[in-house]
Amino acid sequence: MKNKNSIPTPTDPAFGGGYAGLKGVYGDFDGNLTGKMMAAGQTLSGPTQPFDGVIYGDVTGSLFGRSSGGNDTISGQARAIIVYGDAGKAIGDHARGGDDTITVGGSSGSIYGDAQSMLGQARGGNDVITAKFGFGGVFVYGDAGTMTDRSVGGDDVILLNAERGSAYGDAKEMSGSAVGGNDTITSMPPANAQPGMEVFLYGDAQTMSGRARGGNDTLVSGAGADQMWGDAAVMLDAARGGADTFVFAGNFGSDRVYDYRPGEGDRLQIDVADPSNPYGEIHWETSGTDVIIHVSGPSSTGDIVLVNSTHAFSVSDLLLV
Ligand SMILES: [Ca+2]
Ligand SMILES: [Ca+2]
Ligand SMILES: [Ca+2]
Ligand SMILES: [Ca+2]
Repeated sequence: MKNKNSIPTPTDPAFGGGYAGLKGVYGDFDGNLTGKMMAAGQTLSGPTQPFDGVIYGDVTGSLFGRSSGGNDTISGQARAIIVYGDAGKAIGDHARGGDDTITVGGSSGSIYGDAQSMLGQARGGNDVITAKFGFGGVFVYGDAGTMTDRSVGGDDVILLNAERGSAYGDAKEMSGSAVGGNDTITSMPPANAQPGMEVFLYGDAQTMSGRARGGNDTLVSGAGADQMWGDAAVMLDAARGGADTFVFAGNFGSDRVYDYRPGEGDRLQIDVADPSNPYGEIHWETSGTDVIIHVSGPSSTGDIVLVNSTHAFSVSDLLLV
């Protein structure tokens, strides 16, 4: 397989819609890989402001058969940017995505650690994604837009450094028997963030259906108002979540946790000055169907709302560090 960096013009409107003047950069091939083809790892830089752009770590098309993506290092700072760590379309059959390091920013963007979709017995790579975006917003998918069949997500590390954005540890939609990886998502709003920022953190997906399984994820709150789901906002059919940890430290703002389920192993980790006697630093109350946890101490300050929590909250729900 030739390694080349050239400038195709993607024609599939599914990947370019709304991005005028789209230019693309790919690491390995303008098309698909099949059989046992292996993409290489490259260092790829995308377009710069004020242009729009799309970067494919390996191929503009799909990975099929037993092909595999390379471990790429991708950077870019464009007005509107789309990044696929491995494939612009699908990863299917027994193919797998590489372990990519993606560091991009701009006004708005969509970043996929592996591909647009994963199906068959595809496996996502373990990607490290840093997204620095302004108020235009960014969507970060640790693995893919959609995961179905028996696809398995990688263990991704996502740093969301944005005023508006959504980060999904695995995909926007997981169906079939898709399995989420064990992802770490950290919200770190820019120091100059305006009031009204909207950050949504999903350990696995926005919607899980069929027999999809969520991973054991770690969601780290930032200074703003974070909306957090350890698994998914919508759980349908026989979908099940994992054991997720929600982490709060410093001045973490006013956050909402929508799917706190201690029966699945979910925990709240709060940084306190005196873990042996936290009662001076942590108080909680019930308000309607919510539990509100107030944290006020030398180590951490903020409020956590456990939305629609029927659980009888106690200090045993807390991992005090
Ligand atoms: Ca590559
Ligand atoms: Ca990848
Ligand atoms: Ca993942
Ligand atoms: Ca999860």
